Amino acid sequence: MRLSDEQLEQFDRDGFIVLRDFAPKEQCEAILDVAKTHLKYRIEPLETETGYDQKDKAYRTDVADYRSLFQEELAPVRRLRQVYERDILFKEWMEDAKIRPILEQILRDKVVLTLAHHNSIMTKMPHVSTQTRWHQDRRYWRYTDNNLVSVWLALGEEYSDNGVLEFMPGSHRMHFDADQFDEKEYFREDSPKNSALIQSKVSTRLQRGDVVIFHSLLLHRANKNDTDEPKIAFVYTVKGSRTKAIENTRSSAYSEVALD
Ligand SMILES: O=C(O)CCC(=O)C(=O)O
Repeated sequence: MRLSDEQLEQFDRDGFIVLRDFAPKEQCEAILDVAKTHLKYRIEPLETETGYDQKDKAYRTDVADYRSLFQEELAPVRRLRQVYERDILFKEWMEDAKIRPILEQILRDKVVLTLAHHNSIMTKMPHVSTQTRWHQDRRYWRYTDNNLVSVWLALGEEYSDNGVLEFMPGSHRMHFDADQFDEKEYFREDSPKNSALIQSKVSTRLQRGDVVIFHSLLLHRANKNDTDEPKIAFVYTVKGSRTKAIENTRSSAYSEVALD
């Protein structure tokens, strides 16, 4: 499958694209079953809600192994990390041949899985989950350039009340001043400089099997889950083969998988 010229232009302009009904429902259900088991038994490595926002910039950039800590034992799980190695169903989705030509078009390069980042099942547990503030994923990633995108697979319905992703279209091509971000590199919501852009935000309801591909510099956020059901999604990151991880950072601490 390939993007039309119009779809590719849309990705280049907006920094994201939604591919409706892309993954078969049965595949999503099978992935979801495994994910629920790993979540139930809290199979490491995990990121918890308390662990998530308390790490500083240096920690997130440099520390390769951040298994959840003992004292976080009872905290709600935010994501299952390192899913590529966890189960063949996860691996197969990350190596899916149908999406590869699309990723090649977007990256204008051969596609490489980066197991260091967003190699995860992302959850929003009912009521206990937290919002994710405006950020660019690239802030903690260390590569020679920005040619990386994430592939988000909705495993169930996603909408505003349960924390669907919201984007600022075109923000991946914008230049920002340092003072537009806070000390954790979140895009400041209290800055008058940012308010017009924040008002330009968009989001779209997702159904099981929908895929969203978004650029590593695109500003995005998500609400907490205010419904009574968990929201569970799969997200992984790919880069172009010419884009290299900087040595001695978390980005170079895990292997990569070339998808030729
Ligand atoms: O689902 C969410 O809260 C957003 C996840 C996200 O933006 C991220 O992990 O980078």
